[in-house]
Amino acid sequence: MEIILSRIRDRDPEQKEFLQAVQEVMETVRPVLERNPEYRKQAVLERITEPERVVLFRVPWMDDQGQVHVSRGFRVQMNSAIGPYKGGLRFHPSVTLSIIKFLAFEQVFKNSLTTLHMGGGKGGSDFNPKGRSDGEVMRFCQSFMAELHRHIGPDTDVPAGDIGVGAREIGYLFGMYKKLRNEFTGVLTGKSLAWGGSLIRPEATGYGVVYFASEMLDHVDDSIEGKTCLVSGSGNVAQYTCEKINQLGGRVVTLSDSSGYIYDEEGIDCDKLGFVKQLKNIRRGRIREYCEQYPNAVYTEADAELGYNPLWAHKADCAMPCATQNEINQQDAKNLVQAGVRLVCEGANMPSTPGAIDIFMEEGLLYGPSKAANAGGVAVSGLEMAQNSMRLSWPREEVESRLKQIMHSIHTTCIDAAAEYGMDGNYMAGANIAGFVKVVNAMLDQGLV
Ligand code: NDP
Ligand code: 2IT
Repeated sequence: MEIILSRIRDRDPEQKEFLQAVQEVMETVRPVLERNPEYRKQAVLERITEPERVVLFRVPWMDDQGQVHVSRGFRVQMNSAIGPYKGGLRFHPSVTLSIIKFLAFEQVFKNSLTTLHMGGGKGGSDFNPKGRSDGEVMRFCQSFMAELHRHIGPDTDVPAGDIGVGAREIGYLFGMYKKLRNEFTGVLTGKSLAWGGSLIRPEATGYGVVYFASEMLDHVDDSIEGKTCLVSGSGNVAQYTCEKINQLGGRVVTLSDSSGYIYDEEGIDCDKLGFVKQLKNIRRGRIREYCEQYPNAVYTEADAELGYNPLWAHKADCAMPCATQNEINQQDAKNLVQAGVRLVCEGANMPSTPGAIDIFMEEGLLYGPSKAANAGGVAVSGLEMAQNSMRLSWPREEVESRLKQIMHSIHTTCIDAAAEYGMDGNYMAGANIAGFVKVVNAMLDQGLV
């Protein structure tokens, strides 16, 4: 296994995030390979870590002043063993091939856990939508789709949103796809309700995170009710994580963006969350403005020099990181333990560094890894695809109850897979093993392709 890992490292030494994601999976599936010599003979690790296809393209666009810019576009089609490629698009200046490959790799296992038939993919661009006008964002999305449309389709690859890609961007992308292909199909998920979107898709990732946390707590005869929670981010996932925690009787005391975080000891209730949604989704403002509206809350500016994020040092019971990868380092993990946190449930993809995960394991925290905990978003995307295929829409209650059922099933799958390999209660091992086995068996059924 070390040989395979070093070969991956030698091939793409600069792809740090991808290597991090691969290493975590490889370490936890080791016992599966030991039990199944056929897997090794068939080189499944080598095959599952190499994308089926990578598309890298130029995205030229013009800003409002007439200046030409060239962004870089990506789509990594990682694995289609169990269904068409499926996964979001991220628009953020930090996007590189390594970031998209790590996200696509994670997506393969996550989608496998959902019980639905979806392969794994991810895409995006280093385009920064922050501060750009609607017109600039539209022209960028149109240029991006002018190339991407050749590589996707409702039975081939179905993108959706991620950081920097929400309802507005999905609208512009869909419009351009429809114009270029002259077909109205479910080629993207996260669409608006009026033209093929699913109820509960906007809520699904955050709601799913809290359902998963509730499952973990229920397993030890506890619940979210009365729990104080630290949530990071203030975008789609953070907002609906906060909403569901409130609905289930918990209290959220923090939210953040890349500039800093707010601490509101009284709790970010439904009304205050309404303000945050308006601030972030409509006005596209900064989280610091929360304190102008609610002066009892305290704003702390982000400070990279500090080496840790003080958000994770507040006294609390649970932590739901919902911003970005590697946002909880080893020191943050120590601070969380010190602050009394007993559960970490990941809304963002790979938000905890390997060192942080070690601390969670050593301290026996309930640790819900992102592949399992945030799978509710893509699961409801899968339900949106099903509704599109049938050309009908399910009511809110039906979609939410399916989401709840899927999160319950993911929890059970993780528990069972971990137990089967003697790692009781280790959700990370359970998620990796269960996701891996299903995809690998499908690959073997389909021969060497
Ligand atoms: P949004 O764009 O809606 O929000 C992202 C939030 O994270 C913003 O508050 C943003 O702050 C903050 N953020 C982004 N990058 C950084 C950074 N480098 N440092 C600090 N803060 C940062 O994205 P989502 O809520 O959709 O995504 C959040 C996370 O959840 C991502 O990891 C994504 O991959 C994951 N996810 C999303 C799903 C979905 O359905 N949308 C599904 C499953 C996982 P700022 O405004 O300053 O950039
Ligand atoms: O990381 C993720 O699972 C997503 N961004 C959602 C993907 C999707 O296809 O809904």
